[in-house]
Amino acid sequence: MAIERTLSIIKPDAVAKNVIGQIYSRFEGAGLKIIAAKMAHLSRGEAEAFYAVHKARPFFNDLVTFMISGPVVISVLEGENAILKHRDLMGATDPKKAEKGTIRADFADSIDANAVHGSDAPETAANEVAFFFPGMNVYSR
Ligand code: RTP
Ligand code: MG
Repeated sequence: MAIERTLSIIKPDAVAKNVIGQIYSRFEGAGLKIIAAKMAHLSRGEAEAFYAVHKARPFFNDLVTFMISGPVVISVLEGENAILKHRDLMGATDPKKAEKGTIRADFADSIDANAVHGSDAPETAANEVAFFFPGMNVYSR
């Protein structure tokens, strides 16, 4: 199994709920290492650029407005099969459909305020890591 890197964002709703540590514990418990991390309050321009793939979708404006509603925690996770492992920990996009015990089932309130973001494929993971950590100031060990 390949060692991968993936981008995680703890969204404004989860930061406001004070569950950063609980979410990090789930990553660590699943064998994912946090190899880069920062807190940021994104500008509208940054959020629009990050979610540019969704520009034509009807939910784009709501998504961007939500993502800039408060600070977020942006991390790079590294581990075996990290991209899929992280998506499994997150659960389905809509928390009502997310499996019991997943981050979204436990901490998310709605499809908009859904607690976490995770890269969905190797190419998007590489792009998203480079977007937030240009020059790869990560601390793999
Ligand atoms: P994310 O990118 O945030 O990890 O979420 P995801 O892959 O599970 O879902 P994606 O399809 O990439 O959508 C990005 C975010 O847009 C919001 N969304 N709203 N109202 C809707 O139908 C709808 N669909 C998506 C969600 O907040 C989703 O996380
Ligand atoms: Mg997505």
